[in-house]
Amino acid sequence: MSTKHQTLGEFIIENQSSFRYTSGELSRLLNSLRLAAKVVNHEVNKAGLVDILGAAGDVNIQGENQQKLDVYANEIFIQTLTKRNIVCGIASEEEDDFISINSQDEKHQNKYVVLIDPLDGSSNIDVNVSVGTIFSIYRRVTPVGTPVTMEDFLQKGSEQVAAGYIVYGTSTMLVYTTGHGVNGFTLNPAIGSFYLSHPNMTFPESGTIYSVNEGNYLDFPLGIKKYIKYCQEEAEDRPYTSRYIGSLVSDFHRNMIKGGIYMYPKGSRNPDGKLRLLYECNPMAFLAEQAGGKSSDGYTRTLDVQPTSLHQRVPFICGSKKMVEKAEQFMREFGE
Ligand code: P6P
Repeated sequence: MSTKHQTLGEFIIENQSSFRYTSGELSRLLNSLRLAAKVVNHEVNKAGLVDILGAAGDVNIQGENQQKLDVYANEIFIQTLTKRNIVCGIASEEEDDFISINSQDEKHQNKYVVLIDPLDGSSNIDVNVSVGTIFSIYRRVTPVGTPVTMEDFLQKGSEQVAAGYIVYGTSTMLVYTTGHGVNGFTLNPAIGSFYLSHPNMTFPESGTIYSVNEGNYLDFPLGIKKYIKYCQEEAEDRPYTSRYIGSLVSDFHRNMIKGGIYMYPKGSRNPDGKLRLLYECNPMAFLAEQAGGKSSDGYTRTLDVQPTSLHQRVPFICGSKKMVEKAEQFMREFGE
């Protein structure tokens, strides 16, 4: 990556004036996420070498074995955001409840809360498949200077001020939006800087890739089954290609670049779907819409869902606009 490309830090400063609240706090927040991403990336990239794999022995609120890297990533992001006194609250997939950060310093009455999946797809770590961090940022709704409440976290996705992900893949990228399009930055590990490599990322309006765990096919709603058969039949530009990595960030990232649709429908084993609304679906839906794509549960726009609990799950269909619209058409016609 030549250094003629703009760095993430330069990009944040240059675009600060476009943030709705130009206090510089959001810039500092994004810069702290950038730092934490580099630290986590270093550990993820050497996971195979150091005895950091394997379950940490704990089980998180999702009932999943916590891999040591899950725990590590969670600690890094929380420490970085807390130590630098940048946010007033944090919610994480790895934490049962939200964390309230009350600044003792009068002038640092922070306005933002962050919701994060510190290492999504972590079951892929010990098989060397890419994983990711997902973050979602809101402005608090309760009075600045008071302890945050659950109300600050249970905001609709349409209220997000920023969202993004880090994908720890063949190269490490940070992709984010502040509501003014989507931009992707690639880490040059030799110098530890992220460079603008994918300006103005946009979902192709249609595509020929569908991403779903077809092992759950018999469990899907009839509308989803009909859509999958539509993807597979010989007609027009079909059959489509099935690509499913089992890592949301990686599947989403590929589909955004090439065109495609990702689905995690509900089923008897996952009556509300598997993915969490607040720190998986909402940030990815914000990115998708900012890139010209679409996201829903098959009926309701993801960003319009009123959250009722921190770790709630929703069915998730997200990607190229015309592909999502087609899946929604089958859901309306055939439903559950
Ligand atoms: P399944 C990872 O656990 C995750 O949350 C997403 O990253 C991924 O797309 C999905 O779950 C995989 O779930 O049930 O297909 O293994």
